[in-house]
Amino acid sequence: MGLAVRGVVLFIVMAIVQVSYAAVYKVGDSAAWTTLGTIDYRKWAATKNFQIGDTIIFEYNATFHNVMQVTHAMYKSCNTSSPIATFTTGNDSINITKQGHHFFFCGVPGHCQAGQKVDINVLVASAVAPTPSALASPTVPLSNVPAPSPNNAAPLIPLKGAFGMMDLAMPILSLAFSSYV
Ligand SMILES: [Cu+2]
Repeated sequence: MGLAVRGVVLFIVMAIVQVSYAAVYKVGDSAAWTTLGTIDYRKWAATKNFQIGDTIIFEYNATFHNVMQVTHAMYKSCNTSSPIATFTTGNDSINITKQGHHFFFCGVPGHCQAGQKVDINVLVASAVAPTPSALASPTVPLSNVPAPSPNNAAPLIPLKGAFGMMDLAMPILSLAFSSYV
């Protein structure tokens, strides 16, 4: 019995750890990538904990939309003149290999202005699975960091995610261990 419980606990812990590895996110979920309806892509992105190794999928009708990866300045002004990359298949899968902001919008005139834009903010890799590329990234000394603005507050989110998983794990673990006593 004790051994079985231990096995179950191990399985649960491994399942939880697995969750924090690479994930696949479809932008907009079932609504996908569109100007129809009132999808708030900022809200959509805010609920995610993007990590290096994750995959972002843009699904859309390629007749009406596309995907452009752009700089922050271009993103803010919906400037389509010189995108970093353009995707047009209607089912574009983008691998996240760097931390920081990844700005995307639809390059069809008017669509970005209508809100078809998303900022994928990839946070510092979680303590569970640090990747070599994350470790190699340059770090800024604390003294050089300007006073935090609302935009800079985002990097605190991964802690919330990690604790969220702990919240989930602890009752399960304590439940499992309580059967020993
Ligand atoms: Cu569009």
